[in-house]
This record gives sequence, C-alpha cells and structure tokens, in this order.
Amino acid sequence: MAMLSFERKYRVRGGTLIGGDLFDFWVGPFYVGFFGVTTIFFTLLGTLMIFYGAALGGTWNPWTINIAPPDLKYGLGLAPLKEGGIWQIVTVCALGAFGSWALRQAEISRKLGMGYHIPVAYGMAIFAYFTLVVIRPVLMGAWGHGFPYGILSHLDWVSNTGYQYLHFHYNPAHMLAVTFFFTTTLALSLHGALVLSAINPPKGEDVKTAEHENTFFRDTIGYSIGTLGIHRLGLFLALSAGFWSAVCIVISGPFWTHGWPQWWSWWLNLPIWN
Ligand code: UQ1
Repeated sequence: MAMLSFERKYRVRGGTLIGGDLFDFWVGPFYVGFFGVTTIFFTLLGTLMIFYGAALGGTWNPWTINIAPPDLKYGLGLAPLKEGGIWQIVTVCALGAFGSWALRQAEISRKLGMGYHIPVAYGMAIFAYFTLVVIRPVLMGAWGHGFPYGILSHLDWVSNTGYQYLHFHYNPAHMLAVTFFFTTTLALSLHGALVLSAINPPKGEDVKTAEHENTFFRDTIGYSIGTLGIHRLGLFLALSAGFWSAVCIVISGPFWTHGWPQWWSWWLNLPIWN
C-alpha cells in the first residue's frame, strides 16, 4: 500500500487507552488498535444478525427488509430471538461498534497529539441514536418504543410517532433542531463557497488570502467571524442540530404526552392577556 511522504513519521507508538502495544499497529493505511478490533467484531456480528433477521422476514427487497423491536408486552426484558431479540442484539452491536469507533478516533487523536474534537463531535451522533433506542424506551418502560431497522419501516415509525403528538413541528426542541440543521447548511455553503472562490482564481491570477475572505464579509454584512471562528461556529451549529434532535424526541412521551400544539397554551394563558 502506497504511503504518502509524511505518513511514516506519524506512525508512532503510544496514545492507546487499552491494550498497550498489543494492537498498536497498522494494516495497510488503517490504524488497528484494541478498538479497531472491537469495531470489526461488533460490525460483523451486527451485520450477520441483520441478515439473519432479513432471512426470517420473507423479503430480500432492500426497501422493505425490517428488523422490528420487541412487542411492548416484553417491557424492558429480553425478548425471544425471533420476536425482537434480533433487534436487541443488533442494537447492542450498533452501540458497541459506534462506541468502539469513537474510542479509536480518541486513540488516534492522542497518538497525533490532537484535540478530542472529532470523537466528541461523533459522540453527539451516538448520543442521538442512544436517546432513540435506549434512553426514551427505558423512560417509557419498553424496548418496543425503539425504532425498527429498515429503510421504509423507520420512516413509517417517524411518521407514526410524529402523528401521535398531532403536529411534531410545534415541538419547540424540534423547531430548534430543524433551525440548526438549516443554519448548518447555510454556514457550510457560505464557507465552502468563500474558500473555493478565494483559492481558485482564474488562470494566471494569484490565489487570494484570508484577508480577502474577511474583506468580502466585512463589505457585505459589516462583520467577519474569521477563519478559525467559522469552524467553531460550524461545529457548534452541527452539534446543536444533533443535540436538539435528541432532546425533541426524548421529551415526546416521557415528559409531554399531549399534542405538541397544546404545549403552546402557556402562551395563551399568560396573565398579560387578561
Ligand atoms: C467568515 O467570516 C469567514 O472568515 C473569514 C470565513 O472563513 C473562511 C467563512 O468561511 C465565512 C462563511 C464567514 C462568514 C460567516 C459569518 C457568520 C459572518
């Protein structure tokens, strides 16, 4: 496997969280580590269980394959394999694989003397998934409140769960999440466009610098957040989107059981209207 000229000097020992030197090596371009091994283990087992569940499900149509969580009657207990047990094993494997991947990112960050921003950012996605399949089902008393693993079936689950609260767009945390998702795309499109516009001049012209980038935004809106600042803003916006997504679903059921439009009656009930 070809190695870039600078790669070899970063292939240094240490930084491992567990296992010492045992798995501290590379296979081709990939760092292995203890958590590389556990990632492979959970991914293989989870994928095999999905194929087993699909084989039992009577369709190999990728759109309609469905691995359903247990019936509500099983509560927070273990369900028989063919009645949601497969979903439970797949969920454990998914969390094992995602957690292993985050810890492998942390080990590589340590090895390179970098910050933990990447595993922390990835951790927000894990947290959102964990909220859907563990925190909310536990708060509601049954694994059956988790979402099914299937392309169309998970869409049906989202639609049905939304309609249980009449109009999910009235959920204030959902409003924040959607707003952060949209603002993330705005920030990334501005950033991508700005950097490309500065760094891809017409043939024969000089590449433009951060000063040009700052000046563009000072000219247009009187403010530039700066080349470091835009990345801090981008990380904040993206993490906030994931965070408020988790909040908006975990409050639906455990902390609010009516329709979300009714939540806004606090506004109509303010004493100032008297
Ligand atoms: C910006 O101000 C900036 O600093 C020069 C960038 O860095 C390259 C950017 O990518 C963007 C998009 C901006 C403008 C953003 C705001 C919030 C004013």
